[in-house]
Amino acid sequence: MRALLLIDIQNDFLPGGSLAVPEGDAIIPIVNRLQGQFDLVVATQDWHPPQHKSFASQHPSKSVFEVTELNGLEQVLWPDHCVQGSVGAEFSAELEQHRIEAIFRKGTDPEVDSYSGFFDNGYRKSTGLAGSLRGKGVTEVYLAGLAADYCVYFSAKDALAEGFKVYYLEDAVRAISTEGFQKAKADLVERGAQIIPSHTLL
Ligand code: VGL
Ligand code: ZN
Repeated sequence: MRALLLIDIQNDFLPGGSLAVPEGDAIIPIVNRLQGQFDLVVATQDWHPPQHKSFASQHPSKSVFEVTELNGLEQVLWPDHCVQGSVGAEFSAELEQHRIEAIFRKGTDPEVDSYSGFFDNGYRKSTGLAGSLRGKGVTEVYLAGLAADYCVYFSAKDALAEGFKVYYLEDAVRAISTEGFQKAKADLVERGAQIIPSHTLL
């Protein structure tokens, strides 16, 4: 059984959003077409309280994109984004949503960031995604969404560690940085993921 995992296709990561990923909107028509090829479609949603400590605004002496430490973990300080209940946190209005069977929210604990759809960055808490997928008989996970070098990458790593066969759809993701994208792909290949173009599924 194959599942399509749609990672954080939210307004704040799209052009005009507070943490816009370059060309993030280019993936939406692809992702909409892909959904019909899957037994199961699941989404993740970055869902932060307004005072989340990953926000640079919570550290008055620090600036956006500065790297610091948060409760023992390396932390990039982001612009405020995906605040619970805000328009920026909503899925794109262009995203086809009727086939999404479940939404896994993450980043709700103000003290720890959560890039992966499976666990927070400190592996303190599971979202339940792995168990849910296994419970539905899923063995293969295909990843699409934003950002390729953060939440898609960390989700793919955890999916591999959880024992799923992992496919990273390289044209159905966009990255915050091109260097980060190359690094993410190289690392995922080393860990056993397949990097594939989405047309192989269409
Ligand atoms: C993301 C940075 C902060 C992502 C989420 O969805 O890739 N990146 N929060
Ligand atoms: Zn976030």
